Amino acid sequence: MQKTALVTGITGQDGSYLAEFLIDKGYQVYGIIRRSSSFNTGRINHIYQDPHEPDPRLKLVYGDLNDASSLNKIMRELHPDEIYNLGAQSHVMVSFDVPEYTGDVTGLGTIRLLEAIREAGIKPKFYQASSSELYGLAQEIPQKETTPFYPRSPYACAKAYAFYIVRNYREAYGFFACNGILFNHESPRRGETFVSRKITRAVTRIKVGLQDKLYLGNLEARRDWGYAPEYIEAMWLMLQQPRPADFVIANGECHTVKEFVEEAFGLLGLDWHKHVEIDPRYLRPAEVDTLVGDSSKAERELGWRPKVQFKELVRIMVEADLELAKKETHMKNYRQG
Ligand code: NAP
Ligand code: F7E
Repeated sequence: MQKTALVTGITGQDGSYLAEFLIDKGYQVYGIIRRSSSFNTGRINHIYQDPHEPDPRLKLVYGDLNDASSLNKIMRELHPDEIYNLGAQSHVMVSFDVPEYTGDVTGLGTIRLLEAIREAGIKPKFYQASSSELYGLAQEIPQKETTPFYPRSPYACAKAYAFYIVRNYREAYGFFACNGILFNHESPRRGETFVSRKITRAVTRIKVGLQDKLYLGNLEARRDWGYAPEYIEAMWLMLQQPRPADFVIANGECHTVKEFVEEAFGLLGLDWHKHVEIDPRYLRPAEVDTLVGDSSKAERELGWRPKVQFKELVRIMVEADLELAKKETHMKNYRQG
C-alpha cells in the first residue's frame, strides 16, 4: 500500500528536497504551508504547479505550528504514516530579535504536533529536525550523540526543548520518534540570509557587475558544511530502522567563514579583500565558534555517509548563483531597453 508522509516546513530548503525525495520513493506527500501575503512556494512550484503536469503525489494543506487546532484537524484527516517536522523560525541571528516567537514556533510547535498525534490516536513515525546549534559552546570536538548540549541562542534553546520533548514522548508513550542532529547543510536553495548563500549570491552578482560590496560579521566562525540533498536521505533512513534513535548527521570537516569566502571568490578569479567588509550589525550577542560533527553512528547504523565535500559544495552553489546573476543582468538590460 502507498505510504503517506506529512512534512512541515515543506516550502523551506530541506522541505523542498524531502518532497522530491519522498515522491521518488513512491509516497503520497502532504505539506503544511502558511498563508502568506506573497507566494512562499517558490522552492516547490516545479513539483506542485507545473500547469502541464501537476503532480498529484504532493498536496498542500494550510496550517501553522503556532495553531494547534489546524494541526489537530490535519492529523484527524490525513493519518500520515510518517511525519517530518522541519518547520521552524530557523535563523539564529533573527532569534535574538524575536526570541519569544522563535520559542513558540521552533520549540512549542513540536509539542503541538506531538499532542495532535496523540489526540488523533494515530501512530506515525516522527522525525524532528534537531540541530548542531544544540552544542553551541561546544564541550568536546568533534560533537557526537553523547556530547552535552550548551545552547547559545533563543533558536538553540527552542531546539533543545523540542529535542527533549521528542525523546520524552518516545520514552513516555512509545512514540517512534527520532531526532536528527544535523550540522549546517547548504545548497542553491538555501535562504539568502544564511552565510553560505549570502556569500555565493554576492560573489556572483559582483562578478557580473550588479553589486560591489559584501558585508559580513564574524569571519572566524567555523562550521561543518554539508550538501542538503544528501542530508535529506538520512532523515528518511532514521524512520526506516527497527527502533527509534537520535543521530548526528555531519560531514566531519570544519572551515571558517573566511575560507568559504576565499573559496567562492577564488572560483571566479576575484580578490575578496577588495569587496568584503565587516559590518558589526552581523555580529551575534553570543557566537557559536566551532562546530564539527562525528557521524560515525549514522554510518554504522544507517549506512549513511556524505559524498560532497567543502570545495565541491562551494562550487555547486557558485555555479547555480552565477546562472541566477546572469538572468538578473538580462532582466535589468531588458527593462532598461
Ligand atoms: P528554512 O529554509 O528556513 O525553512 C523553514 C520552514 O519552516 C519554511 O517552510 C517555513 O515556511 C516554515 N515555517 C516557519 N514558521 C512556521 C510556522 N509557524 N508554521 C509552519 N511552518 C513554519 O529551513 P531549512 O534550512 O530548510 O531547515 C529545515 C529544518 O531543519 C528547520 O527546522 C531548521 O531549524 C532545521 N535545521 C536546519 C539546518 C540547516 O543547516 N539547514 C541544520 C540543522 C537543523 P515559510 O516558507 O512560509 O517561511
Ligand atoms: O551562520 C557567521 C555567523 O546564519 C554561520 C541554520 O540553518 O545552521 C544554521 O545556523 C556562521 C555564524 O548559520 C555572517 O556568525 C558571519 O557563526 O549561515 P548562518 P548558523 O547560525 O550556523 C544551524 C545548524 C541551524 O540549525 C540553523 O537553523 O556565519 N556569519 N557573517 C554570518 N552569518 C550570517 N547569517 N550572515 C552574515 O553576514
